Amino acid sequence: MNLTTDMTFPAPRCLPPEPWAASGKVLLTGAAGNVGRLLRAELPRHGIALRSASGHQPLVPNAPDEDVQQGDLRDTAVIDRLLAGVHTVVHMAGTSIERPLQEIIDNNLIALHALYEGARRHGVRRIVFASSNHAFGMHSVNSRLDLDAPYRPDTLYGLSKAWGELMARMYWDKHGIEGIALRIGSCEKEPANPRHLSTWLSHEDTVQLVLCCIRAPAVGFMPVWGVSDNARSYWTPKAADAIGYQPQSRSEDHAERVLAGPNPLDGVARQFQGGSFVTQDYTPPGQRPHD
Ligand code: 15L
Repeated sequence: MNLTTDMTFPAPRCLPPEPWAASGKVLLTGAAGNVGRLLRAELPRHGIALRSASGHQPLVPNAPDEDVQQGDLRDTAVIDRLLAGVHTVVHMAGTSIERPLQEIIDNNLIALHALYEGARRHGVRRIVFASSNHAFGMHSVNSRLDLDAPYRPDTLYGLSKAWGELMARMYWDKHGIEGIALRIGSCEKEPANPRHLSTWLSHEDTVQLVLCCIRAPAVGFMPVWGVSDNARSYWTPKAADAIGYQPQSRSEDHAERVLAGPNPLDGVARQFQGGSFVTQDYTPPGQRPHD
């Protein structure tokens, strides 16, 4: 992935950092992943004191004083090391595609639970959770979803993200740890196919959105669609405003090029928002019990 190194966008409208944010760090998990690499490079440029953590792949420090760590989030000792002195977690770690159930359970359920329990022990104030559009992937491409749309996961992966959102909800309700569930669309440098005209989240907007999630005052629990300013978006822009996010990228600016190219999706993958994820382990009409 090419990372833009000179990102500029209007200063997020969210309020200046809270006094408590002046000391302590933001923990970024999944820092070796696609979105994590982008955030690891960009957040410190916007004044965020970052600790970046990876699971399997050790991170080579970009600077002598860069705080980089490694470890399995299911391990309590690792969690305690990662969360020491942290006020906010940006949780990008986990399995990000469809995989066998056990892997999803280990990485997206058990590790997330361990992180939340660690957050309780360490007095972490907020967790920004990388949810996904695939928790809603079985909605029709003709629907425009509000934030309270019912979960309609398209995969076990999407199902695990619905569980993660509800975990964030529960830890706010029961333990007062604030949570933002970022329902990330397609975080790409540029839209590459027709589906991306609806789902694209540009790199610039990703960075701005996460900054807003870190800085916004008093969010309680809140889901937010992680999407750029796309005319063909499947999702309403509501809530983005509440945290001061003002997307700057428009997929429509790329529409001519994208629509002149091939569409990798066909059949059922074109009918549902989740695209190709929908077709994985899919029972077609005619082969279903009630057909
Ligand atoms: C996701 O949740 C995946 O992690 C990413 O690989 C993309 O497939 C993205 O959704 C998408 O829907 O484009």
